[in-house]
Amino acid sequence: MYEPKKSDHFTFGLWTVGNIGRDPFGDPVRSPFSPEHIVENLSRLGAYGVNLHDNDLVPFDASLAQQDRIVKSFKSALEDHDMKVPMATTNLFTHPVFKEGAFTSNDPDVREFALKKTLRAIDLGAELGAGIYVFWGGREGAEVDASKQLPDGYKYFRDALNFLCSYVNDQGYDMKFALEAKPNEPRGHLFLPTTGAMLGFIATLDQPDMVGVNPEVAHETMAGLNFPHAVAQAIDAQKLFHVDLNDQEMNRFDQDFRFGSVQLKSNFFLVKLLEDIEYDGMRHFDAHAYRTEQEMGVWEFARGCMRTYLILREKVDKFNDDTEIQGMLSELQTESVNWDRIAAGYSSDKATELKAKNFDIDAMAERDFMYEKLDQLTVEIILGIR
Ligand code: GLT
Ligand code: MN
Ligand code: MN
Repeated sequence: MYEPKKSDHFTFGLWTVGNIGRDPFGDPVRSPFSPEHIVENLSRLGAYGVNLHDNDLVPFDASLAQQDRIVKSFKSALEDHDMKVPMATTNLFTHPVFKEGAFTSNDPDVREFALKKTLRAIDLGAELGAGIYVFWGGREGAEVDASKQLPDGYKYFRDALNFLCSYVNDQGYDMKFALEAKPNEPRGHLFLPTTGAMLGFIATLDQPDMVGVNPEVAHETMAGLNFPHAVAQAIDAQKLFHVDLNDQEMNRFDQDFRFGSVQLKSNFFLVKLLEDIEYDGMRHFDAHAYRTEQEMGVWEFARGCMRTYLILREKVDKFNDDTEIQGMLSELQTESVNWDRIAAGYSSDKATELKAKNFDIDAMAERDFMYEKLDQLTVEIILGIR
């Protein structure tokens, strides 16, 4: 029942299960897996596909001939194991050339190089069939605010995205962009630190319809924010193009833990949001196994992400089918013809009427919303006793 199926649309990055457990204080603890090994094992576990950065597959300094060989072998592994590549992205953060930023670097040559690298990586993504292209600006930020006219950072980023949107159209690729926010790490401060900030920025682009967001559980949580609320805003703006599922303790470094390992209640409401709107994108896990694990632990980790999602999905069904809870909700979320009239739009008559209207404010203020009971029932659903 909790066995993942292709139709669940679970994906992992090559960099996630492929994480070798290096951290700022310690050397790698696992040997690297080949992309083909990852494809085979994720498929066996029931995943739908794998996502990648250009350099997860093709080394930074590979020749075009080497790239062709690598891509050919990868594609045949995808075919053999019925795996897709729904999302691709560019690594604009590992190489020292990006230490001061990529699209937002003060150095125009670096900005051009970042664009060149992304044009090629978009071609690679298109060749592999990716319909979503993610932008996570790992080095787009600053430690020293004296270093930049800060608004220039936003302008440079916009210039790059406008150029790239036009490139995608010019090539006729069926591809949309998804911007991923993070408040800090590896830079002291990253530009566009939250999903809400990204949504504001998208409205300033030349082709805003091509661009949405890729919110990540860990990143909003690092900033002390409520992740389901960030996703809800993206859904409201019709901008939820992709989602990075993982888990995270509040206000810590980017932990990228197994989905469902920390904030079960928030994860429940996240799954509920995605399932209630019948979100048709990928459920992508951007997480990695603890540094204590060897290969067995890596596949346990991957299985655990998917399994917990499916368990929470079942809890969501229980919540939605619970007659007591649904009875309370229909009492709480009352329809009102008066409100519908207001929501239908302004008129001066409506404003005049409203200014003259009398309300039973005491009765309104005395209302009991029953949220203690509602929340307890929710907790009991999650704990599995309802
Ligand atoms: C990196 C980062 C992730 C991004 C990936 C895409 S790479 O692991 O921490 O959150 O989604 O660039
Ligand atoms: Mn992360
Ligand atoms: Mn991510």
